Amino acid sequence: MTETITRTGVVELNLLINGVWVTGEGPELASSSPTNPDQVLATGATATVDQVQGAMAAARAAAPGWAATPMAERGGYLTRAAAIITANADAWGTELAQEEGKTFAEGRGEVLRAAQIFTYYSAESDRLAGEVFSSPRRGEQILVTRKPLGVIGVITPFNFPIAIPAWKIAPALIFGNTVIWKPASTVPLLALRLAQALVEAGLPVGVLNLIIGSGSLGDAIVNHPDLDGLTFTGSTGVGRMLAAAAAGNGVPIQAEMGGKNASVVLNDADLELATEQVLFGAFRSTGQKCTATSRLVLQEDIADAFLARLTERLNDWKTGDPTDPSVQMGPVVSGSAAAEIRASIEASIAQGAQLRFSGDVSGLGDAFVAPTVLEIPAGEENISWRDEFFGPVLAVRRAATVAEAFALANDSEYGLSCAVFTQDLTKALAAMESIDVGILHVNSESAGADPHVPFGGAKKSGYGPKEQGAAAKEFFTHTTTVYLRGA
Ligand code: UN1
Repeated sequence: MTETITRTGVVELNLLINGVWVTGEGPELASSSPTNPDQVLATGATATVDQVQGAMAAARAAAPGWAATPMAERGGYLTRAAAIITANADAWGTELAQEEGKTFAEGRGEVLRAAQIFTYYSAESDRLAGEVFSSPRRGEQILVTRKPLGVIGVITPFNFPIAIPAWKIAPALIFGNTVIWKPASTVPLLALRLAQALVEAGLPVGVLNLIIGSGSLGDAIVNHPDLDGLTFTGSTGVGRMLAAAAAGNGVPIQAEMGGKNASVVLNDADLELATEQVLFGAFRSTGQKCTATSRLVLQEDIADAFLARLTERLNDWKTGDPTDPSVQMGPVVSGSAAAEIRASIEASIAQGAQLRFSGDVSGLGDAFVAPTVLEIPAGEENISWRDEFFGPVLAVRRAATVAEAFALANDSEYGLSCAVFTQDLTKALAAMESIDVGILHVNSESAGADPHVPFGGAKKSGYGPKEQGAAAKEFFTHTTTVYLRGA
């Protein structure tokens, strides 16, 4: 069994450049807990643009050797990393809860999910490596083979500080690319942990480089002439800027951005199941998932009964320190994020939303936001229906018919995920036909992802190829069509 990498006191943050842990040469960064901002978890200096250049040079230099390494051997590093991540699930799950704010159970689950993702991709050499087509010419076959893109930039958000990096870095590596990774500056400790796991797994020098710092380092990555591909998850604004820059430089990009996901509860639904799944979808991880349920469409005849059940469950939904096992919801990522969400709730009410539920967060810190349910009167526009707040806020509308309910689910520029609750197969099939999303759940919450199936959105939620499963191969490789004829 692998030694665990654990924390004693405040962790020193370093960058990983060309296989060496180095001190940043930029401004200092302290990662503190949103639950208690006086609790500093990790400190260190951030990277400079010069250090980004060094990391890019290292990734470039390592690329040919890594691409030439057999995929099964590359998989061996991923298998070892998965074992290290698994061995540290409790320790890193605690750090994740402290640094990001989701509960320990969710944090530990996320660490184990990262390990599962590494394990899934470690077996890629056992899967299809290409295709063979027949040729219209005698004596010839046409092969479609795959090659890595080269150097991949990985830019990741705060909300899944280890699982999202895992589902970008693991496929990038297994398909033979080298990586320069910039995590969100709010969660550097978990980034350090994942990089440590890969170093301890013996990953060759320069194959993974970790750069910690502000968003301006992302600009340096996307505009670097050696970049061959960029994968991003985060806000719509930043994603679009990166996509524009990448397009300008001729670099392929995969960007996973906003969501305003609806749960639709039809009048034949199992209300107990639907209530629990909507509760989890909207309020787990304090609503900070791009797949979170932030809109709820209720068929008119069950609307009051459903809201009564949801309120009853919310009355028992305990908000507090996410490392306390009795707590179901922690803070959002920072006091400033919380202030913005609270201002958005007020703006929604000022526009006419009716407050159906607001939880008790008295005595908790600045980063805590009350779980909130707002009902939007029929026909009225409202900011909480339209904008992604990225917090524990649910906007509700009523629909008279199934068709109206599905139309309301589609009433968003985003199309990441949707959950439909019904026991009627015909209505479930109609939902599959008419709801325009990348991920549709029937009778389960709107959040969640599995490593072997495509993940990503329709409409304005995503840009470029989807992630995970076979979809990852589409992004992290390009094809060579080989016309193979004997001489
Ligand atoms: C999940 O629903 O479990 O940023 C994963 C996000 C998504 C990941 C969601 N990319 O929230």
